[in-house]
Amino acid sequence: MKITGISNANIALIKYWGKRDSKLFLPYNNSISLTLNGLNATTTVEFGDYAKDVFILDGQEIKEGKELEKLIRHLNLIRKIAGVSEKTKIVSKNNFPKAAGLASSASGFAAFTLAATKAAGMHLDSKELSIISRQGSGSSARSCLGGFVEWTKGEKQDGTDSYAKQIVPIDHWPEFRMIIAIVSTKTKKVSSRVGMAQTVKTSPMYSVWLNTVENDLQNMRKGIESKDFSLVGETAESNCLKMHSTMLTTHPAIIYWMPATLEIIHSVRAWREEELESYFTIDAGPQVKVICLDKQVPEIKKRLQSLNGVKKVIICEPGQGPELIKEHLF
Ligand code: 2P0
Repeated sequence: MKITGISNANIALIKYWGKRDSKLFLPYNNSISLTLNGLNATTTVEFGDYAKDVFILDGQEIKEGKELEKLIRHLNLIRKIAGVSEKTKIVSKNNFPKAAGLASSASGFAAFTLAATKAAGMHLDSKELSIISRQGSGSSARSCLGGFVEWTKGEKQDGTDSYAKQIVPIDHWPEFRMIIAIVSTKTKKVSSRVGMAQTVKTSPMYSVWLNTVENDLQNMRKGIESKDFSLVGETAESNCLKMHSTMLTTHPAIIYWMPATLEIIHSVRAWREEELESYFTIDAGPQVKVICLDKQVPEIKKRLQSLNGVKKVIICEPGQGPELIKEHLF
């Protein structure tokens, strides 16, 4: 039977950067994110009489390489858990550029995990779904739920207590916005997976990151629960800069920013001084996500579009968790 799942991307406000177990995708610290509407992956899965597993992503068959290895590994995990052995056809599409620091693996693996587990006959709740999805790509655990989500690092070695849960109901803060400013659509040189492993191994700042993240998490939870926009924005911005300082101090250094990234950073800080309250967060790529409330969107959008190097601006609201849909991709 064909099953199709759709999942939104998420952007972290408190970042995940470093694994305590790279086989089970167990992080060193909890992270907090917002699931975003508008940036999504749709995936159709069918188990059946195929001669081999077929993966088609954005219209192109993936025949070799690291991406194929990641997908096969995840499919094998799902086959093992579900006790099925048939080959599959998997067709997936993203509605935004892949591998440019826009969380394509989060939405992609969440949609894949939902569709594949259903197609294999499993009926999972969001906790179980996030535990399986996490093992395809860590950040995808957070896309298994809508709105503001926390992924707990867990303590157990087997990873059964490392999953995502909603912090507040999805309609808690409908005015919250993230404006994504795309400055480059090139595939990044250092993947998140490689970058975070290198950081854990070589950055002298990594211990500072771990020693201070608990305080950031507490402030972020408090800010979200009480809808304290300044606290959420300040905490997210400072946590992002701290993560980037661990990247910059790895050996060799990882610098994801481009000139336009810095231009937006300086602009957002200047706008704040003139009461246009907004903050930025940046992931493993050059794009900048500007955090603001809905009333500020028209002005911030206009200003971002006028900056050099900003190619596209996408306005995102809090989004739902993944769901099944009837429109299949093949
Ligand atoms: C995050 N990022 O919290 C952080 C911030 C990038 C910077 O999660 O190896 O693609 O598949 O678990 O999930 C990117 O990491 O890495 C990421 P894997 P993933 O959103």
